[in-house]
Amino acid sequence: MAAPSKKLQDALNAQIVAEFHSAYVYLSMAAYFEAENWPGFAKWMRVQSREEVEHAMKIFDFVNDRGGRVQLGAIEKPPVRFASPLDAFRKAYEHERKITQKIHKLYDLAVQEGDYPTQVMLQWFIDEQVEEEKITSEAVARLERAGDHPHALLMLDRRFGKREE
Ligand code: OFO
Repeated sequence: MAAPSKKLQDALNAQIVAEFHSAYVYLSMAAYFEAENWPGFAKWMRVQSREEVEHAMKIFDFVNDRGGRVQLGAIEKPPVRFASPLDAFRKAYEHERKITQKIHKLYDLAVQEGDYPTQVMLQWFIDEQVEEEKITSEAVARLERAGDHPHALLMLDRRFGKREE
């Protein structure tokens, strides 16, 4: 089977970098939560960061399997300052919305290029983005409800810390 077109390979390579950037964003959030003594939120972010590396590698493997050429680029600096747990999760939600747009654009390109295997591979990502937006927006809603109540925040921290590795 032919490799994806040059244009599509460039876009897939850019998405690999975007997924590594996501890993970096969540790792930066984990660092913030660790420094602020929120071990549960920190663990959640660490697990999320690892998932993002898996996303990057899914596309990495796909490009290779198709006989294409993976070319990695620079990873943009992640945000490092967060005002509160709510601020961090709001940023996570906004980040996921941007990633969803990137995935949709990539899918549009795969359609334009008539590349069926890329379309099929990206369907997994389209579903995953629905899940990622759902999870982060629910986290924002819970944190908004908790407000500044220490007891509620501690409970949420504990609950988030139960996320499976
Ligand atoms: Fe890779 O799903 Fe989040 O960013």
